[in-house]
Amino acid sequence: AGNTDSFDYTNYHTLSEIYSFQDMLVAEKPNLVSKTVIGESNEGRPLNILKFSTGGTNRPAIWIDTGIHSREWITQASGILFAKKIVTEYGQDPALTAILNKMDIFLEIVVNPDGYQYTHTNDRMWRKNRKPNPSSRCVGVDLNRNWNAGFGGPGSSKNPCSNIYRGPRAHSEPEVASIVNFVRSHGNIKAFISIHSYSQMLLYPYGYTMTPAKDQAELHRVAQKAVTDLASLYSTRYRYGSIITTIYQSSGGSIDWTYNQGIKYSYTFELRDTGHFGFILPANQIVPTANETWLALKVIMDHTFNN
Ligand code: ING
Ligand code: ZN
Repeated sequence: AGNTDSFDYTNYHTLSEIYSFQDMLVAEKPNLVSKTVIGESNEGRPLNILKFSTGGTNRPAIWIDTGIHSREWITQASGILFAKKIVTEYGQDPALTAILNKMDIFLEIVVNPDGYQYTHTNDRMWRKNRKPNPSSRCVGVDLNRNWNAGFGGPGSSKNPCSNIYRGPRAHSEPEVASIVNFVRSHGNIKAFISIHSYSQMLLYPYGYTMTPAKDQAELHRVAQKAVTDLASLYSTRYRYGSIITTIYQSSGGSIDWTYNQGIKYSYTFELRDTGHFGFILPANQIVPTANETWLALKVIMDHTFNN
């Protein structure tokens, strides 16, 4: 029951509330939004993506995901607001309207539903998925160490008890494999933006190697413009640069894989804050965080559209 105008955007929501939000949005705007189930999680939950499209077939597309790490609640909450903003701004905001007249946007709000459920019921600080490990009593694979880009290298762990456990092999996890299959079969994704928290950073490849991405200069310029527009709203300061030089070395991450697949505009955000509240960001920061991040997303989307 309910509708997306009366949805409470100022609080965090359970998994079932997010699922019903998605269904309400599709029901309200069927000519703009549709839902696709790209797979199911380890525990059998649907992996839903929202498609924002004004027509065409296999248009060039922008991918945005939130919630690959379950405890990063500001990301799923911001994803909900991005979805609402897209439908509200289409036909109002000239830049977004132009983009959606030529391109599609895909949004996966809860990449890791099993982990997200677990953060509500058992452990607010859970990061990984909930895959049982046959050789260990420890549970879960880090879904941002499971991709086939420097898989197994430094900045990931082979220990199932580690929070950065990479899993038994690249793309072993259904939550990752579903996105890999989707990206490959779509074949026309131009930007891939994966959203984490916290640290206030905008990052581009690579995480597994110090070798600069061949588009580093362009990625850096776009990041600079994106963080400038982000700061224009509430003066929130972001650092930006490659993953390995800006946050830490990390192997098997999603945007390194998508970049190596030829998706030039591959970025990761680390949303608010810089550590005062960390993962437990107060709910009164949801709307401002989503608002400022949306300005940065629009810079990346606009640049993608124009190139
Ligand atoms: N940070 C990311 C992590 O997975 C990252 C940083 C981004 C690594 C992109 C690799 C690729 O560790 C958080 N907060 O999870
Ligand atoms: Zn994360």
